[in-house]
Amino acid sequence: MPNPYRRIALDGEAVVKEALRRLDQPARRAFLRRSLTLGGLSLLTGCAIVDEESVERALMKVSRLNDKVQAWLFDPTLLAPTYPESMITRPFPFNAYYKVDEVPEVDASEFRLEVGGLVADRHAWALEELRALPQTDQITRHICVEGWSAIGKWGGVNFGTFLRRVGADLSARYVGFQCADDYSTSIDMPTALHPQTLLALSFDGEPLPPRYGFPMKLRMPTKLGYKNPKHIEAIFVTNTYPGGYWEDQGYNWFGGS
Ligand SMILES: Nc1nc2c(c(=O)[nH]1)N[C@H]1C(S)=C(S)[C@@H](COP(=O)(O)O)O[C@H]1N2
Ligand SMILES: [Mo]
Repeated sequence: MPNPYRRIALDGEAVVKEALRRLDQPARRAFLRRSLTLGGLSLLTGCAIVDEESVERALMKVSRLNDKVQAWLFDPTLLAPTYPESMITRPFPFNAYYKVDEVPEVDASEFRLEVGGLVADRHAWALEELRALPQTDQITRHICVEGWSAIGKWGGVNFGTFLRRVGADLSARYVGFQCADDYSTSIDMPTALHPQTLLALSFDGEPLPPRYGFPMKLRMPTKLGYKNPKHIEAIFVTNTYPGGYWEDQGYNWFGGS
């Protein structure tokens, strides 16, 4: 059967450039602050702007408008580029909001993945149960907004398969993630169901090492690095905007790459 998905053949540097361009970086927010009049911003966002807090609120709203545009541009049938084994970046970079010696230690035998919100089956999953689901792997490029990108190989469970398995409401707007290190993020349902979105249990053919997110991370080649949560402890399906660690500090929520 022919592959129903079209493939985008983008060169890596172009992908990085495009990702950076789309992101609401602090610098761009600062520029907006200088160039847009308060009246203009009020009109655009429907927020009364009276103090620093309301400026922040209005700027967040601008970023959310941008999310809508991005969601609209997102094509669920487009595949991100994949690469040969020979192009895997070694060593693969580590990144988190703390140093590598503070990576959380998760006990594999005790671990249970919580699943909540708009799902039919709320049972908590042991790692063995997740490993018993059909596994797939892919070699894709991870793009971090700090200005680096790297190619890695992740394996695990197709996330759409997992969501269907737990009887998730696939018409819900968001899937949220809570992590063992107090990190959190959330994604739109179309991205959750994208064929390359993976509940990753392995990296480079080995169980996911602690620094790359043991016991599991959500790997999405269609989204920037900070949207890919490591050390996932709980997954929830919701219609209430969940935000996230960086998103709550002004990073663009959609965070497409
Ligand atoms: N739990 C958790 N997930 C996280 C982060 C984090 O600090 N904590 N950082 C994000 C960012 S900004 C990046 S670039 C990637 C880095 O993943 P890596 O260490 O596998 O390269 O993880 C993302 N997911
Ligand atoms: Mo990142």
